[in-house]
Amino acid sequence: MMSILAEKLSDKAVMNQHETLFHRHPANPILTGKDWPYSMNSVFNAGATLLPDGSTVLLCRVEDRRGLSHLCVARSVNGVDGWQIDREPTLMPDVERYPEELWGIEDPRITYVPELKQYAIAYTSYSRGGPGVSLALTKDFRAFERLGVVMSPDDKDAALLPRRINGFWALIHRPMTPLGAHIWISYSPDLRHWGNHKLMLEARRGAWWDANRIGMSPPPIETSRGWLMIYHGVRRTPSSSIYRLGLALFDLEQPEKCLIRGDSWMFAPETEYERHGDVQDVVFPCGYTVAPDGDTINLYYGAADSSIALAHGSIRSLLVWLDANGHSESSHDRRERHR
Ligand code: BMA
Repeated sequence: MMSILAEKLSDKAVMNQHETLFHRHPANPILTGKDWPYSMNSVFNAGATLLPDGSTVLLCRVEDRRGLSHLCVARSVNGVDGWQIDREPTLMPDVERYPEELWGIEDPRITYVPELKQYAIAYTSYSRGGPGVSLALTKDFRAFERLGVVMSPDDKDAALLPRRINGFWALIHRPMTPLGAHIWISYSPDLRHWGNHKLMLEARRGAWWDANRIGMSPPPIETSRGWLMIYHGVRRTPSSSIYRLGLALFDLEQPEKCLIRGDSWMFAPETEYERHGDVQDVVFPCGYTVAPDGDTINLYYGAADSSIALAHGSIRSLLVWLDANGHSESSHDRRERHR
C-alpha cells in the first residue's frame, strides 16, 4: 500500500504537469562530432531548410579544434537520419576578403526568398570588433555569394524575412547594449543599406526567465495570424546561464508590433545532452522545417553547444498555447511599469 507521503508526492507529480509543445525525437541527438568526416571539436546550432525535392539541408555550425567555427552542410532525405555530410567544410571564414570573419562564422539562419529564387543566410561573423551580422545568398548550398556585414558589432541572432514588408526587406537581429539585449528589426531597399531600426521585443527585467538578454532563435514562422517567433531567454545564475525558449506573435504587415507574448518558457534544457556539454544548459534552435501538412514543425536545435537535436511540434498548438499563456504586449507593459 502506498504511504501517505508517497501518495502526496505522486499527487504533486501529477499536479506539476505542464504542456509539452515540442517532443524530442527518440534518436536524439541526431548529429554529433562522431558523425563528422573530418577532425573537429563539436557541431551545433544548425540552420535548416527544405530543398525543392523535399530533402532537408542543415547548415551546421562546426567548431574546429582551435575553437573557431565554420559552416558545413548535412543533407538527409527524411530529415532525421542518413545524413550526407560534406567531406570538407562547406563555408569557411574568408578572412582575406571579409576580415570580420577572423574568429569564425557561427549560428546561420536560412530563409528561402521567392523573389530572389535563393536562400538568404544570416550568420554571425566574429572578429576583434565582436560578433556582427553578415548575409550570404545561395541557390544550392554549394556556391555562396557574400554580401558582407550588414549589422556591425555587437549584434547577432539575425534572420531575413522571406518577403518585403511595404516594399522593404526586413532583418530581425539582436544588438547588444550595456542596458540589455533586445530584439530589433531593420529595413532595407536592397539588402545592403539598412535603416528604419525598430525595437521589436524587449528582454524583461528582474527574476523573469527572459530577463536582460533575449534573441530570436530560428527565423519567424509565417502564420495567418502573424509572424510566430521562437526566441531564447538567458537566465544568469550564480554558476552559469540557462538558455530557454519562449514564444511571441507579431503583426504580419508591421512586424515590429508584438501582438502576444508568452509568459513562461515553453522548452528548456532537460535531457543529459542538453544539460551537459561544452556549454551546459543550452537549447539553441537556428532552424526548422515544416512538414507537407503545413502544421508539423521540425525544430533543429543545438544542445549544450555539443550536438544537434530534433523536436517535433504543431504550429496550431503553439498558437493555442500562446492564446492561453500569453498577454498582449501593451497590457503586459502596463503591468510591468507598475511593479
Ligand atoms: C550564444 C550564442 C550561441 C551559443 C550560446 C550558448 O550567445 O553564441 O552560439 O550556443 O551562446 O553558448
